[in-house]
Amino acid sequence: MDVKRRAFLRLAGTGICALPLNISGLVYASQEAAAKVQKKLITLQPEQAYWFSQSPPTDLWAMGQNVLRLQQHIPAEITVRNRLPDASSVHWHGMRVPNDMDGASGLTQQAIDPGQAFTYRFTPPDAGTYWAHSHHNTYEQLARGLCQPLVVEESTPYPADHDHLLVLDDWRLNSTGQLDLESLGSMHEWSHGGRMGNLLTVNREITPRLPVEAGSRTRLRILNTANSRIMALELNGLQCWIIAKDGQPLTKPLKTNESLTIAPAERYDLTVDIPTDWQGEQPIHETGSRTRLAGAFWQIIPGSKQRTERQSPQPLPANPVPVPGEGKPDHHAQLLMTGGAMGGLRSAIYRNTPMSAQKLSVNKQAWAFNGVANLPDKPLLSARTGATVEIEIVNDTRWPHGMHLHGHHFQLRGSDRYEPGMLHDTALMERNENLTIRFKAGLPGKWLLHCHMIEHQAAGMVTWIEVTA
Ligand SMILES: [Cu+2]
Repeated sequence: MDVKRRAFLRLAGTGICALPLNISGLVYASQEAAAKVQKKLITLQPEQAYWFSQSPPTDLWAMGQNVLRLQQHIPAEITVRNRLPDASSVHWHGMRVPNDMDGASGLTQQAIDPGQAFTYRFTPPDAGTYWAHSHHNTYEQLARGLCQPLVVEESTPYPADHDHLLVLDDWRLNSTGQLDLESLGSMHEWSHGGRMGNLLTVNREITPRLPVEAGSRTRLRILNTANSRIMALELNGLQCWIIAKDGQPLTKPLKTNESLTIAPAERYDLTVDIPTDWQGEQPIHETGSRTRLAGAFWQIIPGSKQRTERQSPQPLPANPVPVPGEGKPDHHAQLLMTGGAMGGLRSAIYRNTPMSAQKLSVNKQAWAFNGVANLPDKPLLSARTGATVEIEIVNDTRWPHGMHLHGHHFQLRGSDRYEPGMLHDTALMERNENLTIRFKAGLPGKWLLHCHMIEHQAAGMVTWIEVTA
């Protein structure tokens, strides 16, 4: 039997698809380009993945290309055509875009109907690693594959020999190798850890190879696009520095040689130095669950050898993200998370109606923020652009959550997991952990704050803040 087939039947599939890029091949913004508009076309459409040589291809939904590349500070017009049977919308995760371009269907725009198109217009203010994904029936559309990495290129090339993407995803397949669509919407999963797949891919491939020279330095952009699985990568034997989190550069690269935990929707940019004595193929292991899987392989280019002595990498150029200072915030709110399995949620308000846990379950709700399941009519808080906001998030549940704030980057207080001063658009909190996010209110509009274990969002873990001019 084909090796890949066997791996799948063990339900321990692993794959990584890599999008190798030589840095010299990148195109950077020029003076002439500054006056131009970067026009892109994204087609939401069915796609097939050829993962198993002895099975028919797997039917997915896709956004028509492997990676979307934009240039910082240059206006973009991205037309999204919907050639799917269902309505959809596109959210530019981590990008500071005007509110009506944020893609949150039902809050900032109407979903794009089948056969229709919508043009998103914004100028990327920040370089870095982001992603675009459906924000309509997200639990289903993300499980079907409706997302893609988004790279906003710095106007000055970052010095590295290679620039590789590692887009981690897991897929729930049935015994015929097709997406297991019957299990979508399982309340058991929605009230526990969310939907977990049984096949790991990287860049939508199974164990891809990342070509590098021995002794070379690679910029590695890591994204977790899974619905709910917390991933972890082993970086043993490598000299690594974190140079950006969620697209935002660290002021000083942070050396790390431990396993890197990446919650759904989080991103890390690393520089990785390949040892000079490596040859052949070296695995990159994913260790987020009980199984240790080789997700991808470094493929050492035969006979190659680059520099042997490496300095610490230089930081990426800073983005113009407003950073909250110290001192008393202009606004403070508390967000109490309750519910989920073993959480003892007895009642909550859903669509302005108090409901028992049983009635909530009938409405596919299992979690609450401040006693309200799903999107409330009123915002958690209202702040003027430029005001400093603090939200204290109290995780009174038995489950980890990955909290995402649209349109902003925040700093964290009270978390041992992250380096102080890092900026995030998504942050992981463990069970019974509290943390405080702190940020400057950005562009006017309605900005979602939700759990990015996307089944948790669907089952209640979502609210919003209002920013006024
Ligand atoms: Cu959650």
